[in-house]
Amino acid sequence: MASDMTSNWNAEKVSKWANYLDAGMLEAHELERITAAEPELGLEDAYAIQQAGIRLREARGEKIIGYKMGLTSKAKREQMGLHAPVYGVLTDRMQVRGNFHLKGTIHPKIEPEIAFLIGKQLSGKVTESDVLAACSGVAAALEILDSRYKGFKYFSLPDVVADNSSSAWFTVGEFRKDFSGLNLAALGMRMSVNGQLAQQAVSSEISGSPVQSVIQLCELLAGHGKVLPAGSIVLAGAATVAVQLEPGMTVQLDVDSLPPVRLSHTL
Ligand code: OOG
Ligand code: MG
Repeated sequence: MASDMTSNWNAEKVSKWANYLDAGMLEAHELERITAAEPELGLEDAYAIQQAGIRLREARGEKIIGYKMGLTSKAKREQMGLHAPVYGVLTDRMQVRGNFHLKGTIHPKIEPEIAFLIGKQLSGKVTESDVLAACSGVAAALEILDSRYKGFKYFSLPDVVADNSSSAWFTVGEFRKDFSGLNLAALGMRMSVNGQLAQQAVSSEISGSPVQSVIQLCELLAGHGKVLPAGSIVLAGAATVAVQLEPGMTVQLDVDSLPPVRLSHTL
C-alpha cells in the first residue's frame, strides 16, 4: 500500500488500476469506469490510484509542479453530477503555452480558472490570510480536461479522482505579483471561443472565492500527509461549465485586473 495514503487496497490492486488508466491516456482510448468492476472503490483507494498514476508519469521524466482543485463550483458539480471538491496533480508536461493540439486526446473540454503561485509552503489548516501571505502571484488560467472514461461521464467521485480528476493540459497567464488591492472573490471572468463570448461568471463561483479552494486543497493534502510546497501552481477550479474543444478553436480568458490568457489549436 502507498505509505502515505489510507487506502485499504493492496499495492498490486492500486498499481493495476493506475496502469489501466495510464494506458488509456497514452493510447487515447476510452475506458470503462473502475467502479463497474470494483463497486466498493473508495475515495482513499482512488487517491492511492491517482498517486500511483503520477509515479508512472514521474518514471517517464515528468516533474510535479502543482495541483488542481476540481468541482469547486456549483456549475461544474451540476454538469458532472458530483457533489464534492477533489484534487489532481499537475506535472510540467501538462503545462502548455499559446497552443494546444488534439492528438492523443479522447474528448477534451476547456474551462476558465484562476491560478495561484505559492511562494511559501502551506500545510494543514490554513486561513485566508495565510494563503494570501503565502501567494506570490495570481493569474488567469485555462484548463483542458480529458476524462479517460467512456463518454466523459461519471458515475462516482472515486472514478474521477483515480483518473487524476480528468487532468490533461493547462495554461497560465502572466502572474500578477501585486494583488493586494484586488478582491479575488469579485473578479469578472469571460471565456470566449473564436472571439465570441462562450461562458462568463464571477470568481465567487469558485468556492465563494478561489482562495477558499487553496484552503480546501491544503486540508485534503494534509489528510494524505502532504503539504503544498513553495513554487507550486494551484488551479482553483472552473468558474463555469466546461466547453467541448474542437479543431480550429482559439479560446481566450479575460479576468478583470489580470493579464488575459489564450490558447489556439495547432495541428
Ligand atoms: C472533473 C474535474 C473538474 C474543475 O475545475 O471543476 C475540474 C471533471 O469535470 O472532469 O477540473
Ligand atoms: Mg478544472
